[in-house]
Amino acid sequence: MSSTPSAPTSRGAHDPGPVPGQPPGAPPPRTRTRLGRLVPRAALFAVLAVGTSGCTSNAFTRLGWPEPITKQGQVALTLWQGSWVAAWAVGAVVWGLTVWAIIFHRKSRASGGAPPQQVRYNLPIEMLYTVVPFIMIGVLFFFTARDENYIDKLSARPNVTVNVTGYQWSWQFQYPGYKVPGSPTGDVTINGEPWTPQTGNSQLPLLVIPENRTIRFNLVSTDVVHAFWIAAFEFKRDLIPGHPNHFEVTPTHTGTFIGRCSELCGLYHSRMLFRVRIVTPAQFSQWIHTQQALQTRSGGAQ
Ligand SMILES: [Cu+2]
Repeated sequence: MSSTPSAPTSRGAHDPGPVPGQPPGAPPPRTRTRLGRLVPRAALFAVLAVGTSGCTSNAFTRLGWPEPITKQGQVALTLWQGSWVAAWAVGAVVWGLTVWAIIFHRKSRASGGAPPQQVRYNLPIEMLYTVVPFIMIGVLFFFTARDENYIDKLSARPNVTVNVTGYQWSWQFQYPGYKVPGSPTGDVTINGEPWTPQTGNSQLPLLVIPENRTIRFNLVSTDVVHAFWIAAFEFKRDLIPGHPNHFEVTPTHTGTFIGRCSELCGLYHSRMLFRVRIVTPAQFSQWIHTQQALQTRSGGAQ
């Protein structure tokens, strides 16, 4: 804002006139030089901002998601990344057209302020902006439906089945493929306790599963709605009283993780945690045989 009422509003007052050696009406060379300096500086700033933001390149491309530890999680992550790529591509086209219209179709002085030519009822343009969004929705729908079908697929013969029971405020894991004669449930069964400030994670129920095997989870609840969630699975599914749910994963990484209930289920919902250990198939066989022996001796899970 100028504080001088008589400040020149156009180039007229201080216009130095045509530059020697330049045709009259050509833009002054200073503008191009400044732009020429700004573009590389902006590019350098963008590279530095990304490079020094503290994210590893891998975390940056996952756009906030944890590293997936299952085949199904990898598919979900790829869909998430693809959706962002599509959104940025559409955004770039829309912003590009907007800027183009602002610059190249701005009101010129020569028109004397008259409104530009009006193009209502332009059938090709109206068809274009009706059909193109439908195509975009169709593409997103296709990839979402394809990946959802893959993630929801149940195999005829999973390698390991785990029956998960959720209750206020912990979990029970049963392995119906591994029997324990004389125990109340008849199967290898893992119980635990909710998290407390005194015990921390040490008493949480422990879910052990092998990597590179199909694992079927059968989910039931004995009281209210809970939800089974392991963040690195990139997946959660509800446990609904009277409505058994199922899903399968194929773990691809070994490691120890924390599972959570992700449906507000009462006072101690936030303490309804469990431990997850993904091990090699050999370690899993060893662990399950140890559990069978222990639980047969003691008459069931402790
Ligand atoms: Cu819960």
